[in-house]
Amino acid sequence: MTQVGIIGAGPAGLMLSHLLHRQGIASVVLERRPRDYVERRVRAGVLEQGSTDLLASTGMGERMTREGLVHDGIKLRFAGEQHRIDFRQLTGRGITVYGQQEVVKDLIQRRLADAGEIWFEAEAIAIEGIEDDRPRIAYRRQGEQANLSCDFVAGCDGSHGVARTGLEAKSYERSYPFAWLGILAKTPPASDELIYAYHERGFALHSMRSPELSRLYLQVDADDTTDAWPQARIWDELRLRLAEPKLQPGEIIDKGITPMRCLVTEPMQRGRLFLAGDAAHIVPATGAKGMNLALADVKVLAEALTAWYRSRSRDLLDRYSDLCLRRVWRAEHFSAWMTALLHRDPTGDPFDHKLRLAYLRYVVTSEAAATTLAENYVGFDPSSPSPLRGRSGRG
Ligand code: RFL
Ligand code: PHB
Repeated sequence: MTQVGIIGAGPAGLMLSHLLHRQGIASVVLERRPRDYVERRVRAGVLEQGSTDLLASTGMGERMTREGLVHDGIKLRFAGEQHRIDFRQLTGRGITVYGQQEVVKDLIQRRLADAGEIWFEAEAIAIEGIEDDRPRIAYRRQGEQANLSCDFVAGCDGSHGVARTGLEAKSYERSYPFAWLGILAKTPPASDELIYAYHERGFALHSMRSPELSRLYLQVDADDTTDAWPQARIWDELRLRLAEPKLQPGEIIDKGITPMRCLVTEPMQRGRLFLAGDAAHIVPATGAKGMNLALADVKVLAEALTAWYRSRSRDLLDRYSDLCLRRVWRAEHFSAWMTALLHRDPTGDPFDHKLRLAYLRYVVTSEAAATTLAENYVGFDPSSPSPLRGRSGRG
């Protein structure tokens, strides 16, 4: 028995557990994978200012501040040209490159140091009684089945979890006819900033994890497998598409293919079940929003649960989904926009190619267009007060 039963030890579930603990609220995190697996899983790497602020203001920023790489802009390459989008100049803000697995390691270490309960290799199989006062999570651990009863259930179990199935919600979806092949390689980053490259052969991205580790991505066909991509082919293609002479091949220590898709579940809650992070919404990785949305959701959820435990007021809990979905849809739009801007259409439509180049040139020459990219990339909160409100006279 606990107060909040959390399914999933990704960034959403772990951060929620940490935030609740800081408010004196007990939780149990059920995670179907072993600790080692969760800590090694290579995924996203870009933190918006709002995410770094949340981590730092809740005592989770120490290693991130030391090891994270603060970037003030990105590079865009296409048609043999290179351009820089200067986030700091355009928005006053930047981003921090710090691997999701590092955020996860820091949170696990902290939760365990605070005597937090994370039950690894415990798989949630069903959620019952979400319309009652005491919902239960049925789970399987070491071959035994048991129930965890709680006041609330937080479904933070990612895109393939069970929690979403407990909602009677509408799903909005889009899938793309391409995917991303991502590698982590032991080679120093060839650039001090991320390079987003649009090439006739497809998109490529140069990112990094540390001064010794590079994270690189290639657009591949949706049905490609990693077997079709031996080392030599990956490096050849990266060299061609990124056109970065400093890029040196290195040992590939992780390789995976991630589908590109969009999904929003609406509403993100029912009764005493609340979804957060990838369990509720998926963005194509081009906008680097997935981990940031997960952290933004649980900040709202922790505040709403805290209000309930303080005053038994359900007001914030009832508004949870609405409070999150504005930001989610903004991020969905931005991620779909970046994806359309930078990926080759597999049908190879030459008109589309020309339109894409025209738009890219617009983004790098118009300050308004560059600001659109910059303010969304560093994190745009559609609920925050806008200087434009009032100008139209409509408030
Ligand atoms: P997570 O990180 O997926 O964590 C969910 C956790 O729930 C566990 N789980 C269960 N536990 C108990 N019982 C069950 N029935 C369970 N079902 C699932 C899982 O084992 C897992 O530990 O979700 P969260 O916390 O919402 O965080 C979101 C981010 O992880 C995600 O948005 C991004 O990382 C997206 N993403 C990537 N983004 C990038 O920018 N670059 C990448 O290279 C990148 N790679 C990825 C990704 C997402 C992926 N998936 C699976 C959606 C690669 C993959 C494969
Ligand atoms: C990453 O570093 O993993 C990364 C960076 C930017 C993206 C996606 C992933 O858009």
